[in-house]
Amino acid sequence: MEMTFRWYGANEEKIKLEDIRQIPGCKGIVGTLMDIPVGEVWPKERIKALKEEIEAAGLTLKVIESVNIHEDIKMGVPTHDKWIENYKTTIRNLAEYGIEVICYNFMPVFDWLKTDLDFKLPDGSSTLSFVSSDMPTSPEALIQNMEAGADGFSLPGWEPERLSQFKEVFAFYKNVTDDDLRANFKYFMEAIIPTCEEVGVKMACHPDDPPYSVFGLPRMVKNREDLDWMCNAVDSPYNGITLCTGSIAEDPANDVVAIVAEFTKRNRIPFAHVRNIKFTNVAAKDFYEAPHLSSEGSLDMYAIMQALHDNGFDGYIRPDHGRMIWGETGRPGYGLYDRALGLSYLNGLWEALEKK
Ligand code: DNO
Repeated sequence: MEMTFRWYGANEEKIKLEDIRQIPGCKGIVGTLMDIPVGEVWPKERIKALKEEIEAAGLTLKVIESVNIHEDIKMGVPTHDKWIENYKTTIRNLAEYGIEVICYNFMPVFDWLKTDLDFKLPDGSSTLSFVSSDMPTSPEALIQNMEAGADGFSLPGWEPERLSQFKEVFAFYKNVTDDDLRANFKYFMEAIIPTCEEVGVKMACHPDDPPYSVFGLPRMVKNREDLDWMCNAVDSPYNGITLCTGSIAEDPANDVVAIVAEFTKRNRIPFAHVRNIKFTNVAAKDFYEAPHLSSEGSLDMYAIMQALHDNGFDGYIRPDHGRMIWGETGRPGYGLYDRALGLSYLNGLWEALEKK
């Protein structure tokens, strides 16, 4: 297990690599190049510069989150082949600089979503929350909501070019079923996995967040059956999962611990996002993102870490979204302090499991 921390880059962050370096037991950065438009090839010189900057701070760069998937690939339109070729070149370029894992998602139009990015908790901290009755009735209103709540920060997965054509894209998806989306995924994976195997880069698909359909859009990474289908679609350890405990748990029907255990055992989890959520209304699937500690939320974090540990997990972990605490302001979910607390807690659980 190697503990990491997500960082958006010096031009995108107040948080410094030097700050992250001081978190005990944090070895690596989960990095990105935020400004590269979706679908374009990631240039070698940019990857090299990022790696050198991170290594100069005493940290490693082995995981990229995310290399986003061009909408044409998800839609399965004929132009997809051009974007797939670009993706293969990006995989090769990243491999040349030692990248081992690429996190991505296969959600149409939107990446993750919440209804409140500044939900106040009784202790005075703030966090992200989802209340189904607050869900805007139109995608336009949802986008406005997310942008207004972001406090001037760019949100990962909500890049402007991704949203600029959302009306056309939405109309297109009206006729796309979950099975069509699966077929488009399989086509993409069959095309890129041989490259991944050749250069040693594992693809790690992030589950849908939330793990059910929104605005009638197709979804294909929602539960155990979907993950099983995904892994079998191209049966290679290079076709893996970013096991995000929070996203999977947002559907109370999902048994997160069993899912973590099964897919760790199957050697399909090269990367894990470990966070807790607290249900406020299970039937409505309403929740907020809780501190990582088990007692603060609805998930048993010890059991999750145990499922990883006892099944031979040897991938990368990062704490996931943190609250805003101690007066910090920043990109929702991605402050320094609460994620550092989460990281320390997860390291503590791991030490206990190792010594057991
Ligand atoms: C949200 C993140 C997601 C994740 C992507 C992976 O904070 O967990 O944006 O990075 O879904 O592609």
